[in-house]
Amino acid sequence: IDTLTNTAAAASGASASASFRTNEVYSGAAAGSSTERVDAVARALLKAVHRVIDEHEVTYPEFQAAKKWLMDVGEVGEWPLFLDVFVEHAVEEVASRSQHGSKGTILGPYYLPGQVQLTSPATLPARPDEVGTPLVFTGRVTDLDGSPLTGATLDIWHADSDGLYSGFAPGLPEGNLRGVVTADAEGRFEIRTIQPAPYQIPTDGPTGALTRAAGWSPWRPAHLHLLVSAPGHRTITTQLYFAGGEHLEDDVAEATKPELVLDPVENASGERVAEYDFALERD
Ligand code: MBD
Ligand code: FE
Repeated sequence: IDTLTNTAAAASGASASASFRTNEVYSGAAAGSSTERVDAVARALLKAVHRVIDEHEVTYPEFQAAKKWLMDVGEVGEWPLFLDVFVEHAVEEVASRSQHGSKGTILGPYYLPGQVQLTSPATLPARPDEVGTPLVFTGRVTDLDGSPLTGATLDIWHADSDGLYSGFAPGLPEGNLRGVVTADAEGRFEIRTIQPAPYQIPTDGPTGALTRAAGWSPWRPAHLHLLVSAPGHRTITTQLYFAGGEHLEDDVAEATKPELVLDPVENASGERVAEYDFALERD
């Protein structure tokens, strides 16, 4: 699979590399693991690779093609995209073993800090000609006992009705469909936006080329991304999906959970209203 001939390859994937390097939300980068830890994990990883080569009798041409593909992923800047799609869910599942309260899931490559600060009830910034079904996302942020968390914030971002993220796909206004919403004194929030479309891995880069070559679906179900925070409490990184939506059962990123599915109901003004409550543990 030759992926470096298209110079316009994977604009979104490439922007995710630049974002990763400067974005504090990825600050685990200096893990400071001991020699023993690096030895154990790196050795197990290499051993797993050796076992796959042995079991599948991987050939020299396949090894060299894999080497070229790995170089291509780096050169077009798709490592954050590839790793968040195919690997992050396993790391999140380990992390979630020691977490209480509302379930979380993966962060993904398209978070941007420093978005417009809004107060509930809020409307996310949208293009004048933004298309998509109006969506009202409402609910409450509490502690594990159900007491309201004053000062709770919901940092929310999502794709548009073409499945594209502002700040990553070219041509979208900065900050579009992104915002940091402060809930009221009872932890209640109401956020107006539009229904996002399912997300497709960019087809013009090496990650898309792999999904094609392997016959895999390149799709994620439509989702809202959220970082839900309150003073003195653990921030929840999560995504919310939509009941009955496409690709809920075959998310390429394996990041859906049954607890994370919204079931919007239409109100009198034709908006879809989705309700969801978040319970945060103390940190
Ligand atoms: C996304 O929008 C996303 O949420 C993840 C996890 C990976 C790639 C694109
Ligand atoms: Fe996403």
